Amino acid sequence: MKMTLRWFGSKYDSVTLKQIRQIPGCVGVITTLYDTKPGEIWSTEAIKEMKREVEAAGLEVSGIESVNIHDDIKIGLPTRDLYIANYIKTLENLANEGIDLVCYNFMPVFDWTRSNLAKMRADGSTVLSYDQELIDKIDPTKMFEQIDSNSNGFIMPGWEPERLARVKELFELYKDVNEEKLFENLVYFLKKIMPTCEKLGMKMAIHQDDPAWSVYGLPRVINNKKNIQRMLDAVPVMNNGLTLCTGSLGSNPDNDIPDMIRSFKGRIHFAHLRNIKHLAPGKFDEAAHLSSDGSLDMFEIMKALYDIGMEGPIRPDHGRMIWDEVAMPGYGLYDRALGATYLNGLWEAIDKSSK
Ligand code: DNO
Repeated sequence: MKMTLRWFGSKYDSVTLKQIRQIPGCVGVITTLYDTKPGEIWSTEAIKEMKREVEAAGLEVSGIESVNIHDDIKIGLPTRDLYIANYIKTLENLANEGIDLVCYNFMPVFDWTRSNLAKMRADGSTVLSYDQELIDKIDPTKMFEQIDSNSNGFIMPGWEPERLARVKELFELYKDVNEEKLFENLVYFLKKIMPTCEKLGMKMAIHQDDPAWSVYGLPRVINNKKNIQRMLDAVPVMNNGLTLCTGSLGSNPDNDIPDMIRSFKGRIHFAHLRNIKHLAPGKFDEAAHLSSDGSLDMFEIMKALYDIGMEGPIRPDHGRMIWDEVAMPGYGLYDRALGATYLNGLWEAIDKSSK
């Protein structure tokens, strides 16, 4: 595996490349062009500039998170073919600059959802948390205001202002899209892009739905072993793979993550590693990465990744906000750096004890 950190670019992130470079074992960043909108073609100049900046700091661009999918593709509107053609052009431009990994998701309207971005814990840190009862009381078209007023002034990934403008209209457009239709639209998209991905050596890594169930009545299809396997089997090429996200899958205690990792061997191109604490059905807090701080066994998860010969990037996912840091919720430097160090320690111990 390759240890990386997510970085939102110097315009949007409070964490610097210099700081990331000083995390032991961290070789690269997972980043994106935050000023592009879904459906736009990424220019070669902008990709080159992003790479130049990261490489000047002694790091590599280990992958893109995300090249977002235009909603017309997810809904299956006639305009989807135009947006798919643009997506393919972006993949070609990325591959020409040596980038071979793209993370994306196929969730309608919203990316991840939480009911609180700064829940206070007993240790005085704050974390993102989810409570289905609270979510059920929020008008989904007001979710953006909720996220906005809680995000320390940062634009949260997945909650960009341009989505706000369309949210009511999107709910209307998704009205006839059930899970089967969404799945078909995903397969349609994958079948169109895979010939190019195979030619370019581009690994597409779909992120799981977060949380791993339907929210606000919108369909979700990448949330458990059966559904993920179905997606992998529908387009059975190595380039059609996964971003294995333990926090998203782990929101549902029925998901056996080490078992899923072993089953999806060869198709996991990237992993997001974090721990969460289950409080009740449909209710969880994010936690420190350490196994004993949450409900997931991070040793078993790392062991499974080790056993399948994981070579791709991994990154510590959301951390707590600690030591008075003011950063984008989930994406401060300190707790993610602690997470990286812990995960590196687990990996070294597993590696040495396996020889
Ligand atoms: C949240 C992230 C997601 C993820 C996308 C991938 O913190 O894990 O926003 O980046 O779902 O497309």
